[in-house]
Amino acid sequence: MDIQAAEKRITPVSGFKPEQTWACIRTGAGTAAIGTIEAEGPDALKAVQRIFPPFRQDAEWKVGQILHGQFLTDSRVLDEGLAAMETENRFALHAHGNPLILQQILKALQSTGTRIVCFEQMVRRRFQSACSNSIEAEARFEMLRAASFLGVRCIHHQITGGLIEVLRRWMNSTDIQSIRSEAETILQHSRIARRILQGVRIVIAGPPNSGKSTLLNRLAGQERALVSDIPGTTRDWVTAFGRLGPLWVEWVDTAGLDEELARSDTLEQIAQQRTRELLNRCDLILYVLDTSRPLWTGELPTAGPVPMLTVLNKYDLSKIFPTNNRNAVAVSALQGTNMETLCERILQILQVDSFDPTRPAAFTDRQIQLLQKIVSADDPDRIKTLIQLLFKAPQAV
Ligand SMILES: Nc1nc2c(ncn2[C@@H]2O[C@H](COP(=O)(O)OP(=O)(O)OP(=O)(O)O)[C@@H](O)[C@H]2O)c(=O)[nH]1
Ligand SMILES: [Mg+2]
Repeated sequence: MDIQAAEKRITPVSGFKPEQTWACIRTGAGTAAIGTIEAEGPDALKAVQRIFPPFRQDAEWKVGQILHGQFLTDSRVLDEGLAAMETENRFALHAHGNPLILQQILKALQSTGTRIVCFEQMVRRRFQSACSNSIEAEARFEMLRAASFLGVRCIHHQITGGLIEVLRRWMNSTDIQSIRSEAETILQHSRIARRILQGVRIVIAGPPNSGKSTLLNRLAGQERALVSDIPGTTRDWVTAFGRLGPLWVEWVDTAGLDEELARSDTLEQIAQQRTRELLNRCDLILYVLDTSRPLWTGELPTAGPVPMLTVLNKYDLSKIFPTNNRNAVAVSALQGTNMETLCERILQILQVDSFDPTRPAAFTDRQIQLLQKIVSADDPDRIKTLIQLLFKAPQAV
């Protein structure tokens, strides 16, 4: 067998029609004890029969039947496993969960003319045919991807009450003014919900040597970034993922900001540029200052469009403690002092500390765009149409 060819991943195609036979990996990526492939369509039985001969000669393919046999690729045995006939034209193929084995089974199915699609397409399609309205179909799909359990609860509430209840009420209302203002409130809440559903990016920035990398390692709970007392240690940014309360966080450590380096014509200039770009592409900036240095004057940087929290680091050396400044927290990243206060402030600034998952929230781009149109629409008929579009029967992808 050509090992390199065997290890090459198959690229799923996008879009498929109901009359086509298709297959996808149903289980999660990565190594597992068992991996499952789903095959569905008018020719699914023929395709499965070609790649999976059951051990028993007299085995019959019947709905509800699970057969024990072997997966073949190029007439060679690849693995032993089970094939379940779930409906007339849908099969679940259970093999050992090495992703390389699953890829080979997909290739074998592809050689029978089966289209290989990605998991998302398959579930989206299934939910669309099982649900009576788009919000429910989107909710069932997004619940699979929510980055936190609070996010799963939030989406679940949108179909048991929340957004669906609001839309039903709107459909029977003629009070356009209150529909628009309620839509505005939902959009505001949705911005916070999005953080809980998708996670946030928090960028750690500040002058060189202020302790940014030490803080990243402390917050992420792992030694991700190199720490040294030489200014300019971090050049390219370093990321680490972790949990903070109900949030999934991407922590990003950056190169120390330095006006002179930014003007220089060196590699450092690129590092400076990258840091500045990142400052606009995040949910929060932690601006880290070294309070033990005489250069630090006690003035905090002014905030831009992205919320910023100043971290007065190396508190163990300076003992400065600004008790009444809500925009600054004194910590010792090295010793781990006052980290709880820092984490609490982060959750407060991102407004997720008191998040109520039962309140109506939009949780897809489609819903958000339609709500924005409702807010800016003047014509009552147009508003009614937009509400109906939000609620409409799901369409196949
Ligand atoms: N005493 C004390 N030292 C600290 C603290 N935080 C960091 N340091 C030290 O400060 C030095 C610089 O720390 P780094 O985390 O590498 O600083 P940085 O901001 O990432 O530096 P650059 O990547 O060069 O911009 C190291 O020697 C750290 O051990 C702190 O809270 N207290
Ligand atoms: Mg660093």
